[in-house]
Amino acid sequence: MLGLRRLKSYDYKVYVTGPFQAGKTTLIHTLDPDAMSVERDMKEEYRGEKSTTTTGFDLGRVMWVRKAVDHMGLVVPKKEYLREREEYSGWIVKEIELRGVPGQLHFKFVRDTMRMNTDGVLMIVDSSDSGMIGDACAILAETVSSFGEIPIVSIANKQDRHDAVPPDQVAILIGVDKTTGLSAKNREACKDALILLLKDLEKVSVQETAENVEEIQSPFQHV
Ligand SMILES: Nc1nc2c(ncn2[C@@H]2O[C@H](COP(=O)(O)OP(=O)(O)OP(=O)(O)O)[C@@H](O)[C@H]2O)c(=O)[nH]1
Ligand SMILES: [Mg+2]
Repeated sequence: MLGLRRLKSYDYKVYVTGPFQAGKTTLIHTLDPDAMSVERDMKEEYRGEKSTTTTGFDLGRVMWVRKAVDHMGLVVPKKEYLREREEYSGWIVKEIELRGVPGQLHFKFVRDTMRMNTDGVLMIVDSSDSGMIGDACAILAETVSSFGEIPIVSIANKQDRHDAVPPDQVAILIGVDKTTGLSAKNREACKDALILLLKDLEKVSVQETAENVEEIQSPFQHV
């Protein structure tokens, strides 16, 4: 496991999951306009719209930059950060990999393949599509059972639609404490949701470091 960890070219990997057409690919491209996606055009319109569906994965890279640890900071696409990196000299910089997966249930094997080294999860649900709530629950159950204890932020997407139900209702429908309501087309809202997760990831890292220190120190305490 340690060997695999050393292969990482980023600080945190965020796994972006959720049912078919929930908005995973959209959110990743909103955060990183240079993200790449392996997808195909759909033969038929879905809910009156011509769309694409992910058959492989989405891959985006962003930087989380902060002046101090207790700041919320900014989320900047990696390419933009590299162009303007002098501006962030002296800031705390973390690189985030955003890994989106297909929402169609039969692509479970792809979702399984993309899990390695995940630090946190964004679980996206379409607030305007009650027909997909069953699939959302199935994907949430699959996510929780494969990752165990891992920070998850649930997102009630498509809040811009007139037929969207409010985030607290989406939370009840999928059986979680709360969801963050947004539109995956709104960059600021996507950044805020990602930062919410990153803050949770940092709490876990601090906790793990403290436990490791305790483990290293404990043999000496008994001498
Ligand atoms: N109105 C609205 N439409 C959205 C929003 N987010 C995504 N969409 C639309 O929903 C459709 C599906 O979006 P995708 O981002 O491809 O969804 P996905 O979760 O990646 O879908 P799969 O790859 O098929 O699992 C597209 O037509 C998007 O334009 C949103 O916040 N508001
Ligand atoms: Mg997709």
